[in-house]
Amino acid sequence: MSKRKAETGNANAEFCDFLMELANYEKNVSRSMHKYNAYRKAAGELAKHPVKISSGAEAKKIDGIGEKIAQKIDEFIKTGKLEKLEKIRADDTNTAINELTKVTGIGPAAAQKFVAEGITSIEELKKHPGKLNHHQKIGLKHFEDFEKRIPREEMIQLQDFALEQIKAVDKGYTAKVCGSFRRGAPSSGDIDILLAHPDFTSSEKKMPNLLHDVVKKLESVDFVTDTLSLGDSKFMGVCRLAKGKGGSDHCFRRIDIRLIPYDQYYCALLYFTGSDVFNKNMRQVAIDQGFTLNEYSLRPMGSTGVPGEPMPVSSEEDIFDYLGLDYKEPKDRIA
Ligand code: DCP
Ligand code: MG
Ligand code: MN
Repeated sequence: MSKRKAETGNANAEFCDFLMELANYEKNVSRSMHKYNAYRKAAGELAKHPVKISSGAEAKKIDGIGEKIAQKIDEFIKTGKLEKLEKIRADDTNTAINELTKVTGIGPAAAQKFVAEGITSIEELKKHPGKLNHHQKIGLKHFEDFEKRIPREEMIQLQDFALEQIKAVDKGYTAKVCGSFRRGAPSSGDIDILLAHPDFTSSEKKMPNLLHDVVKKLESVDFVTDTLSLGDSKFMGVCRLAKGKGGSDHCFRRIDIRLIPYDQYYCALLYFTGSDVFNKNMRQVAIDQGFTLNEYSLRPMGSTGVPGEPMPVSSEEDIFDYLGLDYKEPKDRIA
């Protein structure tokens, strides 16, 4: 078994790694979202494939893998590397942009601007705090922590603490940790909480206080430490567990909270559980079946191209049913 297979449980992890490196290059440097999505989709499909691919020809039989990616797989199998990636890695501008975009709040455009100004590393960035907005400053302050994955065990502690605090604000809240955690991942990049309350439905006006009260509570108990952005329905911030028994500090972690109308819970749950590649694929299936699917609703597309009234949805299974798909457990929602 390869080292990466052992780490990830994915027989094709080495191929996925290089495809993801190419994907990130397309997103951050070339800014070609089309190619980014193509590489991500290929990586997602390969990750689902139970056995290790032994040739490009074999890979091409998989949905989402065409001639160009098949050739790269052959090259990688034969030489253990990719000429294209070697060139990308050898270009200092690329590596600088790649490094800077690791900071939350720095997207490709901001990274390119910094590099044009001669700021090419995290260390350089630290010397120019005046050039950073609030989100970027927090991202830089916790850069090392945010680079670390959150082990599932800590995710459970974060979940238990946050959900208990939310219930203490109002027992009526429904709160669920989604994202990679709900998919059963051994570690997560952040904690994603879906929040709903029966007082707030899509027919009512917005109720931002339902979100803001939760954020205030989480701040008051020293769980949420920073806010990156706070809107009517979306909070992005930083949280941290209190010191453990041994008195050692926990890492600062990224937290996202989404307040959604009660009647849109299941479409939001499906969306927020992901993966993002799975969502993209499912939306395409919806289109092929004459529907439009998003985080709010599943609606039939009329012949005029105007979406109709939302389908009644009272579980995730309902959405799969309407689309003629077999239900997939969260752990199987890879691509
Ligand atoms: N999502 C999406 N498309 C995006 C971003 C997010 O469909 N461009 C959805 C699917 C994700 C969920 O939101 O699963 C949460 O987003 P995250 O970025 O937190 O992704 P994950 O939780 O899946 O992974 P990680 O462990 O890296 O946080
Ligand atoms: Mg997440
Ligand atoms: Mn998230």
